[in-house]
Amino acid sequence: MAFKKVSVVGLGYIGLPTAAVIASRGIEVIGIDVSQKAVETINQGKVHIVEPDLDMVVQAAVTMGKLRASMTPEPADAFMIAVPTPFKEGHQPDLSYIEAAAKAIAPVLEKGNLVILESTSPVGATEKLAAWLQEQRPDLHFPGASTAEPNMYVAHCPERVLPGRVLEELVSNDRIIGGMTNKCCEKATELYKTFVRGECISTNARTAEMAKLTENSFRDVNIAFANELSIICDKLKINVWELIALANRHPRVNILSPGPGVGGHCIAVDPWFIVDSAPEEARIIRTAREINDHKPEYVIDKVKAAADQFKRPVVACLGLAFKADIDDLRESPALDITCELAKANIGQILAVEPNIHELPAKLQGQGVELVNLQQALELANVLVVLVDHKPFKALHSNDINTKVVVDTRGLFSRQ
Ligand code: SAJ
Repeated sequence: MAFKKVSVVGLGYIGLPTAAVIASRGIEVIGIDVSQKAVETINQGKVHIVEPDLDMVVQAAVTMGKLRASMTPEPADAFMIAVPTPFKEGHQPDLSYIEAAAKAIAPVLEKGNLVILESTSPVGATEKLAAWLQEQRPDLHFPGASTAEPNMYVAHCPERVLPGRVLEELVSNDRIIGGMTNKCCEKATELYKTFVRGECISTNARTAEMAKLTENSFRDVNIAFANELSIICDKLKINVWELIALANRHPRVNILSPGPGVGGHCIAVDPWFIVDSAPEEARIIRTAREINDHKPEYVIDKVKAAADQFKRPVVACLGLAFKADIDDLRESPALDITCELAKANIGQILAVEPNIHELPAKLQGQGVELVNLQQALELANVLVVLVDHKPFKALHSNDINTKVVVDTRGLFSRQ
């Protein structure tokens, strides 16, 4: 059965691009969000998030009348839930957004509908979703939640797109289709095949949930290995960037890069879902999180030691975003470090962040000044490289030879 109308629930970094891409394939898409501002922005053909080319695709889809946003769910052939799954105190997964989405769409579900959970979730979340829907709609039969033959379809299909390349990767990446039953896999595959050029690989819901967490935990463990190496090399007076470049010349070694900590709402969050499911067994995964979460403190201590060399320290923090060449400051170690340095009163703190025009709330009123790179080079005696933004890579060693530099990204120390 072709999908005539698809509802995307949650119009954020994943939901909106997904809705726009499906609409661009000529399928009617109704996007649902709890934010009135987001709904109004999208219905004007504009976007409320930064992602290359997304504004163009959304504008075209809205103009063609294929994409519409609303705060009220409507009947559709398929529902794709892409709402946040943060963690609560003690790194406990917070499924409240998924539960709220389930309760919001339940009244408009019809027999034969497909419900897909895209949000990155702990193992077992899709089963919980089916149970919540079953509770709301005893007249329908959801797989794994009703003793009767299912007449609804439920699957978990995690996304793995790279922020900054979402529209390209939404289409080109392989997609894992985690159906509650084989029929659920078939239905979900039919939907994804309308826009996915990569392979759609079927599995069960639990394995699909774990695959997404595994991908990001693999990266987190490898970043932790690089961060631990950077601290060991400091102690042993070895240039960690030279060390990693040499080791990576081995045909089967690929060590990632040390940094000031791990930011973003994925790599720093997802591994905790595995730790929560298997606290005794997930030892490397937990330790990697602890190593990466400790790195900012290590950097702050190094900056304090650098500032102590001056009567009037002027410390320029280069970069506030969570990774290079984006404007996303969410969960950013660079922002946290800058904030802690300001609170520590070690001297005047300057911040250089080419992708923003005003200080984030967290830094306002902290005595931090947002300056451009040229001003920082003129005014500062301590430079802290926190993000490897392209403009910083253009700096030459003679720009900094009169400064004390804490280089967490190897901008100046790579061979
Ligand atoms: N980082 C390092 N050293 C490295 C690589 C990254 O310190 O060698 C840091 C970055 O500075 C950043 C954090 O880790 O603070 C995360 O960076 P990232 O490059 O992993 O980017 P994300 O979080 O935007 O994207 C990841 C991707 N996952 C994988 O590469 C396995 C992306 O494919 C996922 O879709 C995304 O998480 C997600 O949404 O889950």
